[in-house]
Amino acid sequence: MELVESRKQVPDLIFLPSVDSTNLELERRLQTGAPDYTVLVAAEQTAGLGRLGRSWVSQPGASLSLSVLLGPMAPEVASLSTLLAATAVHRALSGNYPNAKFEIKWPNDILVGGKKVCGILATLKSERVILGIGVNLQTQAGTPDTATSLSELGPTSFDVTLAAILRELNQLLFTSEPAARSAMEYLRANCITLDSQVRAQLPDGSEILGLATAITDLGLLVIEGNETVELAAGDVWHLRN
Ligand code: BT5
Repeated sequence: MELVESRKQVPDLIFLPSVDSTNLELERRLQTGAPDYTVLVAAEQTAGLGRLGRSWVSQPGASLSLSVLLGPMAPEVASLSTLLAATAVHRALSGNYPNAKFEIKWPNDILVGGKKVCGILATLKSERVILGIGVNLQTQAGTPDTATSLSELGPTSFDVTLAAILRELNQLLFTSEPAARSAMEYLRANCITLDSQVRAQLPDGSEILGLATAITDLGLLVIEGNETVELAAGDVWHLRN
């Protein structure tokens, strides 16, 4: 694939027609000296990863999978990278499909029409974050009913979608503190989890029911129920009111 538009954003991006998982491949390349900000893209994953040992469907010609190697960072900032990536993808897709309303579901989903069009997985390796982003271009067999794809909204292009995401990521990663602050504002304005009644699983396996009232500057979700908790990661279900 030529990826003319995408290479205007990241000239030396690595494209693989097929790989087990772009996150795993980047992890292997990190071990053999891949520099920070290496971008690896695939047209197919044969063993795409979701969070918590789940899998991610990414079939050839129907999906876009990319991973970016971020520089060293503290673990508490690492979880923020998932949310910053979500804002970048939200901005990119909203720009490409101006008539569609995309929403961010804390911490790692982009939804459109209430269904998941993109999932994000950040893994921490040797103090570096490998930021993985999967976007559904076409409907794929094997995805759940909760999935949707950009083809529902109009014509899709691997290169145009990738270029838009890389442009937004570049702006976020290589700009100053105020840009990160404005990304948090953007996130809060476009996150459907905020002000929703939610059920969430806590790290100890217990659950909390409550109102999601805030996202802190470090990206924690504040849930007020019988007690108030600040959630760093985990699964959140939105409850119908
Ligand atoms: C995610 O996990 O949403 C993270 C997905 C990250 C994928 C990218 S692709 C590039 C990089 N390389 C990788 O190997 N992974 C990353 P989670 O929130 O746990 O959601 C996983 C769940 O979403 C699955 O258990 C399915 O129910 C559902 N699912 C699987 N494939 C899907 C798809 N293509 N679209 C929508 N939902 C899907």
